[in-house]
Amino acid sequence: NDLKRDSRGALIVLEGLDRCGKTSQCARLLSTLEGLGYSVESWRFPDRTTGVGRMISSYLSNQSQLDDHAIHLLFSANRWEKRSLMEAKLMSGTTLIVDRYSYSGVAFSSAKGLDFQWCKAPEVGLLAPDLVVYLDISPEKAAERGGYGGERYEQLEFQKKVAESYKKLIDTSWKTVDATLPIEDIEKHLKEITLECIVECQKGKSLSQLWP
Ligand code: Z5A
Repeated sequence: NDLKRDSRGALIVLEGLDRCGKTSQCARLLSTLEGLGYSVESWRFPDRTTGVGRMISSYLSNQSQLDDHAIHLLFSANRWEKRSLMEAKLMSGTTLIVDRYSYSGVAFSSAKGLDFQWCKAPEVGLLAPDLVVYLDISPEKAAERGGYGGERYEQLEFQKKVAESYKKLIDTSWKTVDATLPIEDIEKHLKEITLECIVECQKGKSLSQLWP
C-alpha cells in the first residue's frame, strides 16, 4: 500500500480505428483498477470540454471547415493544454487511462496526405505513454459493428488509410491486442498488461517525452 501511495501513476494509452472498442475497454479498465484500490482516472482525446476541444468537436461534426494543417495543430494543442495537469496527476500517483493520444493525431492527419514527420513535430515534448495498447481490428470488421455516426472520419475508405498509417507508428514497445475477441477476453488481457506496467512505474521507471 505504501508503494501504491508514494510512487507515480502510469500513463496508459489505448489506440485503434473507430469502433475498435477503446471506449468500452477504458471504462472496464477504470472500474477494475478502482476495484483493486488504485488511484486512477479515465481521460480521452479530443477533450471536447475545452475551448480548443469545442472547435475540434464542431469540425468533426461538419459544422465548421478547417485547413487540414490547422485542425491537426488544434488536436495537438488540445493535448498541450492538458499536459501540466497530466504530469501533476501522474506524479501524485494517479494512473491515467487515455482513449486516443498523439498516435491518433499522426495516424488520422497523415491518412489525409499530410507529411508524416510534419504530423509528429507538434507532439514533441508531450509526455510519452508508459504503455500503448493497439486494439487491432480490420476496417471492414470495424464497419460491420455499425454505429458509424455522421462524424467526418467515420467512413470505410478513410479508415483503411488510417490503418495503414497506424502500421507505420506501431513499434515493438506497443502491445497489440486482437480487438475481435469477446469483450471479456480483451478485458482480462488488458488487466494483465496494465498491472505489469503499473508495477514498473511504481518501481521507479521515469517519465519520458515524445518521441522516445
Ligand atoms: N482524432 C484525430 O484526428 N486526431 C487526434 O489527435 C485525435 C483524434 C485524438 C473522434 O474521436 C475522432 O477524432 C476520431 C479520431 C480523430 N475519428 N474517428 N474515426 P472519438 O474518440 O470521439 O471517437 P472514436 O474513438 O473514433 O470512436 P468511439 O465511438 O469512441 O469508438 P470506440 O471507442 O473505438 O469503440 P466502442 O464505443 O467501445 O465500441 C464500438 C461498438 O463496438 C460498440 O457498439 C461496442 O459495444 C462494440 N464492441 C466493442 N468491443 C467489442 C468486441 N470485443 N466485440 C464485439 N463488439 C464490440
